[in-house]
Amino acid sequence: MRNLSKLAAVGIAAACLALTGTSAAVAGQNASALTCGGNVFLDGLRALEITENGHDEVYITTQAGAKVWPVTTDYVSIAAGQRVEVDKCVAPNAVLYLWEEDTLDVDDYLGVVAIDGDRTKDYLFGGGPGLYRIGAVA
Ligand SMILES: [Ca+2]
Ligand SMILES: [Ca+2]
Repeated sequence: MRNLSKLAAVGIAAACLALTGTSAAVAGQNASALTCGGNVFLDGLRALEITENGHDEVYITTQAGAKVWPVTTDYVSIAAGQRVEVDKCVAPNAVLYLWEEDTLDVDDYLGVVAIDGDRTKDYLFGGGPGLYRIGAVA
């Protein structure tokens, strides 16, 4: 069964991409995780420490700069301690970059996370200003 689900992962990943705009309609994270097949479901991002007064404006890209999240807006505004839904399927070897958007300056780099396979695990974006935790669900 495991191998079969891996074989189906490409098609399922495409389905996940189509679903990303409808996260508010997803009933629960377990149901969403199932739709990721062999991919990893990113369920939420929590701001442990933010870099600005009030809110950070955050978004996630690949190393090449392709936008991963959010899909329908440039960024998500987040306060210290706040958790926001990500609801996104990514490859089990995805490398994710977290950025903080600034209108007048170059956006701030907040850290990088290498997804460690198809497993349920929390990851931290840090090493510079700000500290963020993202949860992956196998
Ligand atoms: Ca900033
Ligand atoms: Ca900002």
